[in-house]
Amino acid sequence: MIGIDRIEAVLLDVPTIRPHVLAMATMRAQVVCLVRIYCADGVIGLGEATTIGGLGYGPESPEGIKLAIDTYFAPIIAACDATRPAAAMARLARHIVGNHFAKCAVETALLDAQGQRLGVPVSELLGGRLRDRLPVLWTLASGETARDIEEAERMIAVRRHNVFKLKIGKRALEDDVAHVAAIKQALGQRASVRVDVNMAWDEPTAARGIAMLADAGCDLVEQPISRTNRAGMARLSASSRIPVMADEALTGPASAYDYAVDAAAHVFAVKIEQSGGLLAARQVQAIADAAGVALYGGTMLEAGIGTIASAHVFATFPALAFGTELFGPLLLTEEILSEPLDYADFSLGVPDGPGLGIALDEDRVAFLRRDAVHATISIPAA
Ligand code: MUC
Ligand code: MG
Repeated sequence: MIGIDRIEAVLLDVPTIRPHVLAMATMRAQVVCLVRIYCADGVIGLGEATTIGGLGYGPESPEGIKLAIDTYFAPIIAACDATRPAAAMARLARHIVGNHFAKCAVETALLDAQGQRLGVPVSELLGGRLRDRLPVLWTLASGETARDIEEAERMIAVRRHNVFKLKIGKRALEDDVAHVAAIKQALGQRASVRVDVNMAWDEPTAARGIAMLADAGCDLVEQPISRTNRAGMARLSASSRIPVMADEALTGPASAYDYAVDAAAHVFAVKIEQSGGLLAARQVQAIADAAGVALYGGTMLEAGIGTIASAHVFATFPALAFGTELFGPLLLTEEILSEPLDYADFSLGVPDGPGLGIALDEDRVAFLRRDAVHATISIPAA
């Protein structure tokens, strides 16, 4: 038994490199809830939770996650054995309903600490990795067609991304389809173009829109309608010429099971936070595999810690037909890791060091803390 001395959750405000325009919110910054678990053997585990657009995307906010961890998770975690992450998570599950994002951050920190302790990467704690690099797409979401095309051309030229996800659903259907068609026309066979509607359409609009998008050369449509309309997703999947992917609807193994039974999507976007943690994300993957549903590694636009936690999980998936969108750190102006992640050749390298295999840049973290006191002058040493 190794005790847990303390769990700490701090908020970091990190600006984005440009406005990120989604159907339900425009992001100008990301709020990172950074979690540290201080174990009695001196090991410190790192975890992270983010949301998108505050409370605009799902039921948790970064501020709420911090409050939940400080108030309700901390006393339970303090009584747990740091060498038994699964037992600690089971105990949390008995006392805390929901709070998937917070649970994911805590589980990440527990697994990071245990991996460091045992000298193995988190992917090995999860059963073992099948790949060392993951394909990574980029989201074009500046809100302007010409700027998106220019951004995509730059990404292709430096071999960073050649698959693009376009955020649509905010404008009239015809305008959105024209935007997608213009980008696909400019990029041609050099890139795959997909869309994410983030639930903005009703079912009749989606039926019309998906057919128009297929004609425009779009390769996949993500969550076109409400997360609650599973029957509608099944009807759209049955009639669509291009794959339909579920995202917001997948809130863990139970919803994945329901979606699989109802054939309500061709592809699952697996997210560790929405799933309720790394182990739950693996359960979603197993359900998809058993049902013949294809897989995609999703993001909540996490910074480096959550991105790498996701990478360790996705590296263990037997099949990952639609790649990943683990580009979160590249959308941020500030790097919170001591070593930037390895993005090259349209892919992300999965670290092979113990635990998550990453370390924080403590100076950047101190600077980005919401509660930081910024000095306006520096006084030279005497
Ligand atoms: C989402 O809905 O998929 C992932 C990539 C991105 O740009 O936004 C997120 C959320
Ligand atoms: Mg999505």
